[in-house]
Amino acid sequence: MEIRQTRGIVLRSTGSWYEVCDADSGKVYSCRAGGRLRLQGDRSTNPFAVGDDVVIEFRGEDEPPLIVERKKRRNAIVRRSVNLSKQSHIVAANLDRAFLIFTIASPETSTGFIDRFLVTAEAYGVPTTLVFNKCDLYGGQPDATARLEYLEAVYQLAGYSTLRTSAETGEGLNELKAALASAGINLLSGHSGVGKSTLINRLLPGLELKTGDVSSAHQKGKHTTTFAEMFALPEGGYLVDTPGIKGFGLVELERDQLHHYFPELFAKLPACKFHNCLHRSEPQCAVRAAVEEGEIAEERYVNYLDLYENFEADTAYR
Ligand SMILES: Nc1nc2c(ncn2[C@@H]2O[C@H](COP(=O)(O)OP(=O)(O)OP(=O)(O)O)[C@@H](O)[C@H]2O)c(=O)[nH]1
Ligand SMILES: [Mg+2]
Ligand SMILES: [Zn+2]
Repeated sequence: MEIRQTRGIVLRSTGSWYEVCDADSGKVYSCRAGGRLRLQGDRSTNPFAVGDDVVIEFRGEDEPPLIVERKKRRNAIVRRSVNLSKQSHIVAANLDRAFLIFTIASPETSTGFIDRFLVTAEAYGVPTTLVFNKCDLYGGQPDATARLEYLEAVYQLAGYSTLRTSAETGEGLNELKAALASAGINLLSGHSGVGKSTLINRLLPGLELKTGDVSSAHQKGKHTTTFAEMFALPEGGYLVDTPGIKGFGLVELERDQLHHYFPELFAKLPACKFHNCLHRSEPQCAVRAAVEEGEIAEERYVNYLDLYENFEADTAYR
């Protein structure tokens, strides 16, 4: 058999094997990473991630196809590797839209987490929709409903679109479907146990992804999904299921640029007295004025200050 090459997209990576979908035929191959492919200066734990655009080479009947080239990534969602603090882990690449799945309770998601996610997504140019899932649980609970309405207001004020869903009752699933970038790669992310896999099972019946209970003692998910995996949508485009994450590190960001990734803060910069205002204690700061007038949500501003103050810790591995 002669050596043949084709272009493909990585659907799944389990460490040493990669499932790659042939861009022309749609056929899926189990591939190995080509030995001569040592990516210079790559400090990530995984050379190929879900969504990567690659070239695979067929070398013979008895050999698995090899990934011999990776095209430049348009963007990537990165998180700090758990064990190797100097390294990062590429969750997924070449994303067109992210959906941050969020629950008010079981488990509870903090706005600090949302804002870190959004900063990362803004930095990489990935538009994000916030999805409040498990809405069937909040009906009879005034506190949860109030929290939900408050958070919707905070993020809508910041310019983000929000959706309410229930994988249980089907509420909001048509809206979620409509929001998927039809030709692109859509990422579902969020803490363990918020219902990412359950939502994907509802959107793609027949898939039967494994889902897990939320522990009743700690109200935390059990990290049921362990590898990112991408699925083709019948209407075109892809949906990526990811393992639950605890947080993102802010890779490749400059501390003084952090405010660029809070769109509603950055929009005020031209009105600040100083062109290099960081909106902390500078005089005549338009951001602080907007917070006082309720035009910018205080919680977003506080999270910005908090991220700024603790920036060193976030980027210790840079
Ligand atoms: N009541 C209710 N339960 C839900 C809903 N969506 C998911 N669940 C439940 O929440 C639990 C966790 O769901 P998963 O889909 O496994 O969560 P996940 O986000 O994929 O979690 P990881 O894979 O661990 O990151 C399961 O018991 C689901 O049945 C919902 O809309 N309402
Ligand atoms: Mg899951
Ligand atoms: Zn300012």
